[in-house]
Amino acid sequence: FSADQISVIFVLGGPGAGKGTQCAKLVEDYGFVHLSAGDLLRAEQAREGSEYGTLIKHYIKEGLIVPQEITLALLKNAIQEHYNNKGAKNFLIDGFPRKMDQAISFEEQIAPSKFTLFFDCPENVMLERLLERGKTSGRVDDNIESIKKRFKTFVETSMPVVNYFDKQSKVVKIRCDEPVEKVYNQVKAAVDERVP
Ligand code: UP5
Ligand code: MG
Repeated sequence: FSADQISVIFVLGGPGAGKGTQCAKLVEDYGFVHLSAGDLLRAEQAREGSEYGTLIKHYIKEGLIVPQEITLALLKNAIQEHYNNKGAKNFLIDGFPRKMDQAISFEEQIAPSKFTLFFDCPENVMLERLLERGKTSGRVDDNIESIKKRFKTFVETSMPVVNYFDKQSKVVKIRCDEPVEKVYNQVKAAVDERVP
């Protein structure tokens, strides 16, 4: 694929803001392909024979951003695969880019984003959701120590990416401390306005 053959929406927001939940609903209604960078990293970490398994696990547990080369390669492969096999063109890229270098590289090497859905959520709400999910998720980062580190990384490293796209008027802010359906109404409105 080349950059003009696909369309990309970034989905950003703090840990537990509801990115994955809302993306799943968009997939049902609009047929987007949903690629969560975190899911791709967890799958690579669990893959037998992966040379990055130990490294990825460490970064995720510490709430740090995995070096961009790894994540970009995973995303590029996933996009290519969906493009080849299903002719997929419309992608939701969830939880990425969360550091400035990734934002620049993705848009240069893969495709510029159409816009960013930004899930804005108070930390206390996200904390409560993640601790609840942590009871059953099995995620190594759904514990209070890791969650605090994820919040810190989000504020210091990922918010600059949101601000960067906001300066280009490419951010739609969604209020997330509401029931799933109410959040989704905002998401739908944003997408309907911008996707032909
Ligand atoms: N829930 C959702 N919406 C709700 C609502 N409106 N009301 C009540 N409850 C709601 O939701 C979280 C929980 O809240 C669920 O239990 C849900 O039912 C409930 P979810 O939709 O899963 O939220 P999401 O924003 O997707 O949370 P997630 O934990 O996935 O966010 P993170 O951004 O922390 O996780 P991600 O998987 O993207 O990344 C994990 C780690 O991978 C990062 O910390 C980092 O170490 C690494 N990473 C990289 O290094 N590079 C990358 O590019 C990406 C990730
Ligand atoms: Mg998620």
